[in-house]
Amino acid sequence: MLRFVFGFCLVAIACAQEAAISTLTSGDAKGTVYFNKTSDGILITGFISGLTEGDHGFHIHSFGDLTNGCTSTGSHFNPHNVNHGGPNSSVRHVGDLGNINANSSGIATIDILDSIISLSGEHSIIGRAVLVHADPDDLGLGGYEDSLTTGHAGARVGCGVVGILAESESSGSPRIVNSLFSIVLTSIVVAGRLVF
Ligand SMILES: *[C@@H]1O[C@H](CO)[C@@H](O)[C@H](O)[C@H]1NC(C)=O
Ligand SMILES: *[C@@H]1O[C@H](CO)[C@@H](O)[C@H](O)[C@H]1NC(C)=O
Ligand SMILES: *[C@@H]1O[C@H](CO)[C@@H](O)[C@H](O)[C@H]1NC(C)=O
Ligand SMILES: [Cu+2]
Ligand SMILES: [Zn+2]
Repeated sequence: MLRFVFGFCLVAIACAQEAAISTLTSGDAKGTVYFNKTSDGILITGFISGLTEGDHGFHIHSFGDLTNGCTSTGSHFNPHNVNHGGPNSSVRHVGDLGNINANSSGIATIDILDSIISLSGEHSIIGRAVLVHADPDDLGLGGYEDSLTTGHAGARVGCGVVGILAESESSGSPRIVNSLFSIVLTSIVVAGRLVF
């Protein structure tokens, strides 16, 4: 909260990551996805190419392990062990981000705001995987045997590991504000000692 007020991290107060990135390198679908922390949730943006036209299930899977391609990323990130759903469902996996839509060039433009995933704590997606599927995610409503586990989204066509985005922890201008704040704080302390 203090970070929103002052725009920087106070020393000795652990500060959450502000942005993360995933480069999809494994599979036919390639691209880059950004996860930016905002006051309304995590803003997910980017482009993924090499897709068939239409909707494709888009999830966070549990493991950032690409040793066997997208197969080794495990299943949907689901720390509360509940059923699969859509991004707006009251019951969903933390990793359920719904669908992305590819145009006739096979490119999906991603612009999703999600209030469940996080860049820190229990719902943190750092070190896990972004995954794109061959088919649409039915958001748990399709009635197939795998609708409530995977959204019946089919094969894994692209994935990447989510990592901390460079220069997202602190930047030049907040440090200047930080220094100014320290000077003000020191002045208040010194003034307080003079008075009392
Ligand atoms: C996300 O954060 C990065 C790093 O601060 C920044 O370069 C990028 O423009 C941000 N993207 C959006 C959509 O805000
Ligand atoms: C979820 O809600 C947001 C905000 O109302 C909306 O833009 C989005 O299309 C919804 N997603 C789904 C899959 O219904
Ligand atoms: C598909 O989207 C990409 C990215 O916005 C754009 O460059 C491309 O022109 C679009 N293709 C079509 C057929 O609209
Ligand atoms: Cu998936
Ligand atoms: Zn799921």
